[in-house]
Amino acid sequence: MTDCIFCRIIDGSIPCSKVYEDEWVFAFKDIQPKAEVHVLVIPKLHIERLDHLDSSHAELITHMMLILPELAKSQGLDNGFRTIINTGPGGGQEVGHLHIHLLGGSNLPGFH
Ligand code: D5M
Repeated sequence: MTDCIFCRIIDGSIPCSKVYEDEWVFAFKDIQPKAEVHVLVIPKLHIERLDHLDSSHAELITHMMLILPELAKSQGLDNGFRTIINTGPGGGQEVGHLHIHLLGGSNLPGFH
């Protein structure tokens, strides 16, 4: 069994509030929301962090980017949204599985 919590969310052994899934990508509500809408978008493939990507991941990453606007709309974010990727300890990354924070709605935090 993997000890990656996000891989365990994907395989269903840790529960989550799922908002989207396709062949490559899984998205679910953040357990500690920083805004009215706070969704995490992750690749099903275990990639630890943004700076571990290489050109073999190009199609996957393009796909993740392209689904973000539709995902935002499906969460009611018709007026725009914010995306954040924390990378490594210096970037405040706490979970070692690449994830895009999708944030919006009321209580959107300031940009630090
Ligand atoms: O963000 C990691 C994010 O992951 C943080 O906002 C909490 C969230 N998190 C951690 N565990 C869970 C579970 N089990 N469900 C949903 N959300 C979770 P980072 O960018 O690594 O600081």
